[in-house]
Amino acid sequence: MEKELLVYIDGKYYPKSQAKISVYDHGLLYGDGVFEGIRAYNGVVFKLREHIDRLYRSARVIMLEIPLTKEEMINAVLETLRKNNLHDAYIRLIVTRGVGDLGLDPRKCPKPTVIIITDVIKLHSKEAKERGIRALIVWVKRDPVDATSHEVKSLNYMNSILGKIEANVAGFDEAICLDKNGHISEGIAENIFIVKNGKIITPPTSTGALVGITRDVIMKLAEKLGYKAVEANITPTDLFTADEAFFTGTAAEVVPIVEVNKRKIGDGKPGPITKRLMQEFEKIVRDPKEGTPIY
Ligand code: PXG
Repeated sequence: MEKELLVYIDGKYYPKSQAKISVYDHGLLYGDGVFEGIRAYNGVVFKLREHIDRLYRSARVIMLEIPLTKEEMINAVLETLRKNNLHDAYIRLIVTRGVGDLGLDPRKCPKPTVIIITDVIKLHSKEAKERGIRALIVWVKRDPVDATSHEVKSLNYMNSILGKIEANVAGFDEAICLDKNGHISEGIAENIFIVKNGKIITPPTSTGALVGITRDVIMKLAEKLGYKAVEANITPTDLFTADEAFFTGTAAEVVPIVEVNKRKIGDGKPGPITKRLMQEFEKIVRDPKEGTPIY
């Protein structure tokens, strides 16, 4: 029998089938907690420090005191990967408010729960990347920055799930969310970019979009390749009439969007700048200088 993957919970390692937490954990009862989705490529955890920094920033906003220092957290992630002998992995780091009572007051939760899952990655279909995906702008608005904003990577993902359900039932590959002013915000777990007249544009985080780590990598990469990359509001019309569009994210990497609400983007095929960024991104994630070695 194949050995089960081990999961870190509060400093101990449990086989996947026995990795369980209390039903009184406020992460489950109220979605009270923060998380990160991280990837390792070829023995190097891509942008690990940036993900750890964002985790601690998210925790600060929700006044959750993580019981490990950043260095201890980094070591715990690397140790979990080593215990599982993983080189290419998907890492899910979760810190919940911890076990409390059946009221939502966080003061009743004395000890946060720290969970590190390291698993093999399910690769996105190569076909979707080659052909591009068809997206739907959905009715559910991105939570604004003065609500459960995605500026904080919290366990509260109902906003994204409603978007995904809408795309699913309508038969589209992915959802695109607007902010309350009608500007494009992001996908459900991806940031969005358009290309117009050679310029690369992504919505500002004031639309409720996550400060994506892949987004940042792509902005810098675009500038390095000689393109102008800016943050600016994007209307649905801007998107429909863009030359190219694509999503970015840890899980998604860079994925071309070739159709939005049945309108073809450009000629309905992945555009040249998108393809260039996809190729260069593939090199960056495998560059040991861009991450933290596991072994
Ligand atoms: N927006 C939202 C709302 C996200 O949740 C991104 C943008 C892209 O951010 P990064 O930093 O990854 O470039 C995310 C990321 C998953 C999963 O398993 C979700 C994310 C990342 C990794 C895995 O659904 N969300």
